[in-house]
Amino acid sequence: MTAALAPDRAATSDASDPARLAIDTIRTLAMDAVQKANSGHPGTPMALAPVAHTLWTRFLRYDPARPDWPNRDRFVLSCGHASMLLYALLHLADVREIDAGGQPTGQPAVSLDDIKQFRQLSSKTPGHPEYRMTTGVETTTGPLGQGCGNSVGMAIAARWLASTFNRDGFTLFDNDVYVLCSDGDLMEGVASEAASLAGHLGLANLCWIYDSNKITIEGGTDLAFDEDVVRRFEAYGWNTVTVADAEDVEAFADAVEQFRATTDKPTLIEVRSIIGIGFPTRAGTQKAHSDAPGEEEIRGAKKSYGWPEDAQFLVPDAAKAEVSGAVAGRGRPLREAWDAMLDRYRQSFPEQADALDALRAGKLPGDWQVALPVFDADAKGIASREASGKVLNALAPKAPWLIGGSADLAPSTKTEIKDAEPLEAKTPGGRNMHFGVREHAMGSIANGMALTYLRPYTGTFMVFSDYMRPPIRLAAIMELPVVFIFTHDSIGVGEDGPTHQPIEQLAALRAIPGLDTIRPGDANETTVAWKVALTHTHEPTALILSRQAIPTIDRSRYADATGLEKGGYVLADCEGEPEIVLIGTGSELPLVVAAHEKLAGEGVRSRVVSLPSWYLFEKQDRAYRDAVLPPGIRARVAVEQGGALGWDRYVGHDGATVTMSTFGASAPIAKLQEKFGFTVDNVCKLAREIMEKNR
Ligand SMILES: Cc1ncc(C[n+]2csc(CCOP(=O)(O)OP(=O)(O)O)c2C)c(N)n1
Ligand SMILES: [Mg+2]
Repeated sequence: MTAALAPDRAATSDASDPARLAIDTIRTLAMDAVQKANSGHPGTPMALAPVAHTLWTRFLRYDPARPDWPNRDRFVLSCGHASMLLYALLHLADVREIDAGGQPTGQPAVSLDDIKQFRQLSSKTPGHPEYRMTTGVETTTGPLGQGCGNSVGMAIAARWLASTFNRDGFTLFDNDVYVLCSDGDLMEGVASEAASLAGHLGLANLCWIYDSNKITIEGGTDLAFDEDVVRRFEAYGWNTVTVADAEDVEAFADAVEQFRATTDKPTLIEVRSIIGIGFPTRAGTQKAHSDAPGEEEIRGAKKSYGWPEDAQFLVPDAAKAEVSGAVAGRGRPLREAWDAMLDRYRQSFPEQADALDALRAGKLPGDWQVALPVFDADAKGIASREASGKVLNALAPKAPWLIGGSADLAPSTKTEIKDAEPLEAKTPGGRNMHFGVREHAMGSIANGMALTYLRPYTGTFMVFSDYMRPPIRLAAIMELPVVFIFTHDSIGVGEDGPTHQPIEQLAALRAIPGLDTIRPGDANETTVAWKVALTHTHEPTALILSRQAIPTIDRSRYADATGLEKGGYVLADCEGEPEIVLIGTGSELPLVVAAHEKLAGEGVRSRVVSLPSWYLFEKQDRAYRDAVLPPGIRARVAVEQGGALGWDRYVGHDGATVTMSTFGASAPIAKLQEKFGFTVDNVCKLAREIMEKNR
């Protein structure tokens, strides 16, 4: 291989040194693409080109022809603003496109034309790397810190898969996870949370490469970030290596060798780099971070590389051949041997092989649905968090790919699988995860696990959904079927008071496109909610569950809970046309049923609609929605212990809500329900007023 690049950057860009040619190709593609798009970030791809090139050509176990090979090493670009680095690598390595059905299309993942379309509408080269949009992008990055968090989930999942599927003589999984991250990534709390857990779990298959360039947007990192990052990671229990100069590829290769030789902890490789290296005036300054650099800077940089100054989007054949040859030369035989191993494995372990096939296809193996429990009618009932725990535990033996845990609240969130091992350093195949009090990382790690074939779930109090909103949003953008469990979903929390009582969180979750927010109204709706969540293939689910007991509705008297699959359904009805429609969700559903019975006893024609998932309800056709909520019936009252925002969609201008317009308070639950109007009498009174108004 090539010797270390000369730190003085003497111009040596010629075909006799194809590695150097390839590195400079990455740099010039990044500059040209940013200049053409007139936006983006060229400086970091330029600085990291030697590091990324060395990683890909000398270490990454990756077959460009099958970028979906399950045991490939993962490469995560957490500093997503450096997206051109990834696109250039995918192009030079000649990575081939895989379609949504998992089939090769025969097209490149990123063609040169795609690079010329950088940041344009519908291109495969969006501003930040987007999972599902571009083959070879392992996760969507851009919000700093998230790729770091995801990578911990990927490393956990890789070890879980190894522990679950590997057999003597059949090492199906032994892959590593590499991350490129920046100062900003390591300033973010989510990366610190995730790194701390990675150290605890001893994830020796995880390597973060930290681009220590001492520059962020506002200027030098001395503005706000002067801690000793390396010592911090040592304190987390990581192995650390520093590479003094990003140009010194041999020193970097040594560092990766040290990572590969470390078997008990994750590795941080700090690489000191000069952002925008080669730019005549911008190199090493925050000006190299963003903006089209301008023709003059670009020509100057090209000149310093010994590159033809006028050439644009130039990809020398030798550069592409060098990268694709090196990556495929190592990766293809490994992948072919793996495929052959899987064939032999299938003979010996057909059941495991089938399960693996299903997981790879994004399907859930086995007949898990038969385990879904049914709950008997019960006036006292159980909390929906309790019901959820029972459903989870009923499913667990049938659904070994269901793995998760809580941010230190498992006894409250009921997310523990009884009779299962914890997932720990010594038991990587365990199922009960202890995320620690790290909600943000919990969400981000769960996304990484979902990107690696598992079905993760998380658990915390609903009010802390705000602490994990960024990864929930990214799960929705990436269409990952993660199950986010949120308990203690209202003022029903009681004495813990307003800090622990969610108000605006329901509306905030419902506002995320592609997230199925389900608030089941009793134990049987909770069962169906789980079924829906696990049946989703492209949507994350937020399960919103109560702390307090909810009566289990008598389904022989009222409609079946399977109505939840349509998002909303008529639970109880009257003879003839209703005079009032009462809508409820979650713990307020039985309250609405009681109000309905009272009104019916007084001769009012009333209907109850259970509306646990607005998301699913909006997916139904107009005829169904109109049958549930007839447009002609304007007298409507919705009852929910959350903010009113959004309910006007269902109650209209002439209806009303019993909802929360302030924060809650610390008191026993019965007092709070009375104070805020969640009583049968108040709902009936409002219903009569609304009926009167609409007469
Ligand atoms: C969570 C989050 N906050 C803010 C930003 C906007 N942003 C993009 S890059 C950046 C910092 C750039 O510095 P660094 O991370 O060191 O990357 P470098 O410029 O050195 O490549 C910021 C604040 C972001 N992408 N994500
Ligand atoms: Mg930086």
